[in-house]
Amino acid sequence: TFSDAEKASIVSLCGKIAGQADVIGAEALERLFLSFPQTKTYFSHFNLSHGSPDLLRHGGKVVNALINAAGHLDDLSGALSALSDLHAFQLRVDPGNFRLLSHSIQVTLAAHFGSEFTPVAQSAWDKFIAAVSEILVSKYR
Ligand code: ZNH
Repeated sequence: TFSDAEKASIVSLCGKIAGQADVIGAEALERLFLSFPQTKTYFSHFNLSHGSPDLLRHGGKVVNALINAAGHLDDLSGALSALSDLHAFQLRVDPGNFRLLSHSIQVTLAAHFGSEFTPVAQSAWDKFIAAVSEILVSKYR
């Protein structure tokens, strides 16, 4: 569960990234692939070059999924149920990769929002993405 301060921090930053979900998401993916090249194996069908339409489209999907989840902080499992099925039964992404993506997203937010992305905001986002990730890997077997 999230405190009121954590909720406010997550929702407020979502408002600021909503109009640039694709750019923020693409940058997070680019950072993920550069820092942790093994994660590229899931995206062998993508053009992974800087600014590619594949990166922008997929980055936008991931960030918009987070924005949508932020609107359901009291029922993340319900909001993410279909996406959880997809990751568990079709994509089968190794659970360890979620921490790497979380890291890349947080670095991207820090780079874009500077001092606005305060330690308190970061810890709220860390907790939020960890909660989302836990749900996305919860149906693995
Ligand atoms: Zn994932 C897909 C989200 C993580 C890999 N994803 C996806 C989508 C979304 C997401 C929204 C789309 C779906 C549809 O279309 O329906 N993810 C997400 C999130 C997260 C994630 C939110 C966290 C936080 N993923 C992940 C990771 C990985 C992945 C970590 C690895 C590395 N995904 C993936 C893939 C896919 C997806 C591979 C598919 C893509 C294509 O298009 O093909």
